[in-house]
Amino acid sequence: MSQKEHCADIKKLLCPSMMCADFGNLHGEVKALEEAGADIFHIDIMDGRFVPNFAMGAGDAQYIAAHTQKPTDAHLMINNPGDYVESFAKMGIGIIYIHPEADVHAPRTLEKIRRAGALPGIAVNPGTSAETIGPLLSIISYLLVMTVNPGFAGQSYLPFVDGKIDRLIRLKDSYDYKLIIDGACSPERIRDLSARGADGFVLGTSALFGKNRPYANIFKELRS
Ligand code: S6P
Ligand code: MG
Repeated sequence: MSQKEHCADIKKLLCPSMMCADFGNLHGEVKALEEAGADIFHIDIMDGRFVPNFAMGAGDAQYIAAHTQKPTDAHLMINNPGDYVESFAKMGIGIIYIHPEADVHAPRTLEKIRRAGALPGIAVNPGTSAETIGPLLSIISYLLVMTVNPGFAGQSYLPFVDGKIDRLIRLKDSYDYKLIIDGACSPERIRDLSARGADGFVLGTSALFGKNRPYANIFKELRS
């Protein structure tokens, strides 16, 4: 089954943000999340330049992709992502998100991702408008809308992004992308944005990690 077919028959995509997982037990975390019902493993890659932080590295992404049957995505928060997308595709990462703010030739990079056998996506900063990314909407498979400034987990939701989310949800009718929300996705926010038409959510500290509860219980509640 292809990456896209796999995701097409699931109603809402729940995507654990692996930078929030226990790095000392990465294998156990991957297995536990897989069994709990994770749909896509979300892997945050940072370069300390596009965003003022470092998260996971290429080695971590390779490890996760090699140890799960589930789809994986790499959220590249790095400058000039076009130099690296092929190596992430080669690792078996299924969806590759680039930031158009970090790439003056985003269409070329998105094409490169598709040719390398992965699904192209864009991740959009809170301050980037729907108009700015308009020309890219017909050549992406996934759209990751950031509701916090990228770089860190555990931040507060930025309400001014709400209008843009609704706009990009309406535009889905004319294109063929899945819209995923990344940043401060609490259970309440997931309920609200799900009803408004978002296709999936990145789960970090707001809904999933550090709760001292079995992942399976949390997934069950989120699905209901
Ligand atoms: C942030 C990164 C995200 C976070 C996630 C954390 O730059 O792209 O994927 O890991 O949003 O979730 P939370 O619930 O802690 O905000
Ligand atoms: Mg992310």
